[in-house]
Amino acid sequence: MTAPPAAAPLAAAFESAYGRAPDGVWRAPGRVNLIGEHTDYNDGLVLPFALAQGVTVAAARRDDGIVEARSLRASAAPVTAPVDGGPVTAEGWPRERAWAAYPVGVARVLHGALGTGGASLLIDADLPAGAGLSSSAALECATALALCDLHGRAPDRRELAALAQRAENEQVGAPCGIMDQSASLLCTPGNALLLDCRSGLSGPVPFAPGDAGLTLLVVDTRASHDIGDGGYGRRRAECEEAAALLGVPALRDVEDLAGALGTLRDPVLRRRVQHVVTENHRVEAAAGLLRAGAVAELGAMLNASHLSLRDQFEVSWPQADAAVDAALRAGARGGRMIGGGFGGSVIVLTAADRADRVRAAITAAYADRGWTAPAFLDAVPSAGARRAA
Ligand code: GAF
Repeated sequence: MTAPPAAAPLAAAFESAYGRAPDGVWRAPGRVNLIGEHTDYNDGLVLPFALAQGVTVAAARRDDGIVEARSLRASAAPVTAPVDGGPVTAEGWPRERAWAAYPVGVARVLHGALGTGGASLLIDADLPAGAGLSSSAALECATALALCDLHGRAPDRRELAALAQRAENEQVGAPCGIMDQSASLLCTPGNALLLDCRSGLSGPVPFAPGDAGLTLLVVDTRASHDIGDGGYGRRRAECEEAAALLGVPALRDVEDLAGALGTLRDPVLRRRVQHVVTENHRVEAAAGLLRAGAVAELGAMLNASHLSLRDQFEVSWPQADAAVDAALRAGARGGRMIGGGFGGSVIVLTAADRADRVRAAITAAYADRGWTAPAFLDAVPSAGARRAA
């Protein structure tokens, strides 16, 4: 695992890049969602926690209305853009500038909503991009915190999460929900965050698998995902269509699942509804188990969630199914794909003394199929975004 980029070396790198010291360094984490997948944009419940891994941004205030972004993780040239521009998507940026749409998009949305100005940014990360661990939200949230601090704004974190989500939706053109930005900004160490995506109300739920002799493994399946590639947007549209046909504001509001399934004629929409409604129930049940100290029982919930995402919502991918399957055969308590789907990561809950066996079984399953070897990350429920220096 890469060590988190420390603030001091990033500040020194900033000084060599820009010829001046940064005004500060900000850090925002990626996330793992324990359960509650594709429920956020259906006004439902989610239960993510923040990872120790994330994105770090060294920044200096500018008063010329320009945001300049440089990244130690992208070989591309620096990107310079005005903060009062329109949507980045409308500017037809070439592919090699795509990473900069996140910080520039955030700068534009915050400029419009809060009156913040420009900044010079240097970005580093210890979170793999495309692994479904919310590297985009981490970049948005670290940038957003930096801009607010530099320009003397202090919106509450729920509002900031909504602005970061808006940047991703309107500026980058990715139709994400509110979960990832909320997790990055609101999570606390040792806890998952139970978030009601309709009311915005949230609270910590203790998650300490180690206390129960368990480990939560994160498996990067090395099949990269991109939330803007169409599959995610189609699922959102299907959920909206089903809610409209059922006459409810969102699938969160379906109370009589059997009745709803009887009403819908399209088998695809029936499967989507079945997933969202049952997944919401699983989040409530999972939060109850954690509060009761029954972490081991979470395994069955993870398995049910995975099957639902695979068979009803149809967003799983072969490497995820193989990882879950191999983990269960090696004696893990449960596992599931996480995030938007079509690529990214899997989580596996296992007895700590079985973790090596589970890792080896997943690695062997990939080798048998000739796939790129999976990568494993430590998943420690950690703090939300903060100023690091
Ligand atoms: C992605 C999105 F960004 C989230 O908003 C959420 O919908 C998730 O997929 C699926 O639960 O991470």
